[in-house]
Amino acid sequence: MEKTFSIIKPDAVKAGNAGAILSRIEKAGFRIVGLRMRHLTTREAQGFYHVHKARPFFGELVNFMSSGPCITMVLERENAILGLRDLMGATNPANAAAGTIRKDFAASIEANAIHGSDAPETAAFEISYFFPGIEL
Ligand code: IDP
Ligand code: MG
Repeated sequence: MEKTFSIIKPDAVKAGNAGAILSRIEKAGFRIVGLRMRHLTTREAQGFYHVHKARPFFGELVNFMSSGPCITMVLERENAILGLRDLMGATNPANAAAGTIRKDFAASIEANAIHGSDAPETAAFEISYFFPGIEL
């Protein structure tokens, strides 16, 4: 079993797609280990995305991620990290495969509905950043 970290981003919560996205996650065999709705502060969003701080879109990304409530989650499954990335689809919904969450719910490369950890090291950081009480 492996754990990963995910966020249903503010665009998807605002559009009323959180339940549909969560349903896809559960149907794909993930167990919800932790879940909390939060409205991120600028500082929390900056810390979470610190690996992107040199990218030109960092400021806008932080503004977007703190623009409204989001749903933070720890998910468990076999091959959870890569499995969730497959379910999410490509970062840019224009490139996302049919049937993926981003293809069906994302509006743009920035407002792309869902986050998922991309590797074991990032999953460990991201889980402990938002759910320090959950064992890795
Ligand atoms: P990922 O979410 O698929 O792992 P990353 O490259 O890690 O994609 O980028 C983190 C987030 O930053 C993306 O999910 C998206 O919200 C935003 N982002 C990525 N590339 C761009 C861009 O070129 N313009 C605006 N926002 C972007
Ligand atoms: Mg990423």
